[in-house]
Amino acid sequence: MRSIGTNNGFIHPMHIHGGPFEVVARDGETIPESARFLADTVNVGPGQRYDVVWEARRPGKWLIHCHIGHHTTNNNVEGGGGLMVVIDVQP
Ligand SMILES: [Cu+2]
Repeated sequence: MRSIGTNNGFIHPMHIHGGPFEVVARDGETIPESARFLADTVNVGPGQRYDVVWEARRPGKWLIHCHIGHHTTNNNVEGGGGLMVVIDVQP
């Protein structure tokens, strides 16, 4: 997954459920394998790009979402939306 900070005014702490992802590139630069790291959240600021690889560990519906509440509700006009995606992992 690639997160791109396309706006000017926000940092989006992109968070995944179901186990961490591996951060493999930042701002278009591939991170050497020896320097890659596991995380369950990356802060994506204006203009930043993060590439992460997530390997499913078990079946389920796993959320990847911004951890700022109103960013997942389209500024409180939806019950769930905005910066939120469900990854449906089948057995
Ligand atoms: Cu956000």
